[in-house]
Amino acid sequence: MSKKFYVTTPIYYPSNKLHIGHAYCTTLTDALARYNRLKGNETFFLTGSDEHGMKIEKNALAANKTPIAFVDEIVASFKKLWKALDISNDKYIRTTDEYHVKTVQKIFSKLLEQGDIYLGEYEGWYCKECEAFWTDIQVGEEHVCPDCGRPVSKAHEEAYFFKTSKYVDRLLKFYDENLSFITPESRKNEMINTFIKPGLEDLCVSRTSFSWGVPVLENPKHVVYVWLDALTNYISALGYLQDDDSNFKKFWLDDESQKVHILGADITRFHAIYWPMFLMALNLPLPNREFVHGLLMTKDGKMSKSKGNTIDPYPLIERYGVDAVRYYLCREVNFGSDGQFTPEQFVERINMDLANNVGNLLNRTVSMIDKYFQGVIPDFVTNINGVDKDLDMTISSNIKLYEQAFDDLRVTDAIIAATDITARANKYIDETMPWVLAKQEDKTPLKSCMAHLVRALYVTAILLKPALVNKSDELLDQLGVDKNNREYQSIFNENVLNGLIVKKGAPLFPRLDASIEVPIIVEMMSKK
Ligand code: ME8
Repeated sequence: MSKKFYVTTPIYYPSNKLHIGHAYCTTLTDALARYNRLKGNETFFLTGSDEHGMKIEKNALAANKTPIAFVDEIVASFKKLWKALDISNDKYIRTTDEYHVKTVQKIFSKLLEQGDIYLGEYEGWYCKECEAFWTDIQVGEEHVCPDCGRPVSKAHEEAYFFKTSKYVDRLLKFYDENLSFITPESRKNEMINTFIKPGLEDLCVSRTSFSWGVPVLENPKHVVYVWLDALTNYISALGYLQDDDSNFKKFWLDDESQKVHILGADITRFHAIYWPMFLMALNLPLPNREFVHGLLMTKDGKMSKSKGNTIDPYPLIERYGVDAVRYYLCREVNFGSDGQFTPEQFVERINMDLANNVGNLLNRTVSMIDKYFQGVIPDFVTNINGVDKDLDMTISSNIKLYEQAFDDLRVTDAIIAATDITARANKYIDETMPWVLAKQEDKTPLKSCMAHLVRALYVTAILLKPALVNKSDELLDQLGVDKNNREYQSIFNENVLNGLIVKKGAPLFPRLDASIEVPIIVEMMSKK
């Protein structure tokens, strides 16, 4: 029986257009979903939008629109971007969807009835931008928001609270017993030292100062405060507390299902502390993993609308193709670390990995098979010499590295393991010198050399499917592989390519001229 895999991105705020940072998170999550499908795991991939809150209400008012008309338009642009990036989500959740609103209300009522939520008076430091309350320690003497650095102000109002104190010990025990729950581990230590040890306050879960939110049924002047509403999406999308809860049973309740949230460092606190507590209060299983990815920056720091240094992914997709952009996002920045987007690195990465390693290997190999064997791929033979054996071993060990990395959510390492096969195979051409082998009477070494090269390409193409959603098939087309032999399991069959007829096609990734491309990308980045 295959395993199940449930993976989610954060649900993004439709307050502004998305930038390449959001595309980064969604593309890496998509790669994880595609890998799991490739391996035959039953997969559910969720993304969506977080549409309530004071900021959206304000932005809509400023745009002279109703909040729903305002978010409808932005959500349409989100969906368009995900389509342009070939994102394969199984569902798109909007927190304004009726089923979600009802689920949030049912959860609120249940927690209220159980005594996990109570009515109180809140006074604290409030950051309007982040819609978050902070403690004295967190805002420090300067009274600034620890997340965004903007000034905070004292606020108080009647509000409902979630009793965090009841769950702190259980949470810490859960962290201890589930060492890989938060990755990278440094994020967990940050949670404990920055938030839990100094004393966690109860969490404000309702507001009365704005109305664009899920109404609290028991007290309609309150709307559910954003994080209880937002985090609930991960289970409401599966049908929790709804008539059809089959996906909830399959992907959340079943022990066989690996439940994974991918999120940026800015929202770790909400996912790693409050979300597990809400689930404990609801007596539901906790996610298996929360992977905190780093932020993509530009040369002038973190990308943000207010700084005006965001990068729009569209022009990049239009000029370089979706596969190049996806590949760059999956490969360039180590998943889990912060990284920088620079036009120079973008061009260099595409040239080095895709044009030089993969594209060049394909071009050379197909040309040689055309020339020496009239386009027919010779039969695969094992162990005729040390160099062949060495390439075979690289392929097998890199397949293992690839699986281990993807199973551990290390997307970048998985992609590196795949492209390294082609780097090794290009070196193998220099070592074997097929043009010399071609002059020998005995054609066995030349045949074996060609069969090894196509195998290296074939395996790489299939391993890169989670990133190269179109070019992988174009590569396989050039190798003459029929549609039935593009499954993951086929990479373990060394004879699958015997006798196929190669079809030379256009270069997969033409080499980019940095002196032309870099200024073009710089120009794109300055146009907002
Ligand atoms: O926080 N680099 O939504 P949001 C990489 N609605 N990733 C980035 C990024 C960057 N420069 N900027 C943003 C919210 N992201 C809430 C989430 S979830 C229940 C509710 C990504 O629109 C990153 O994944 O501000 C970050 O966590 C997320 O977008 C925040 O998106």
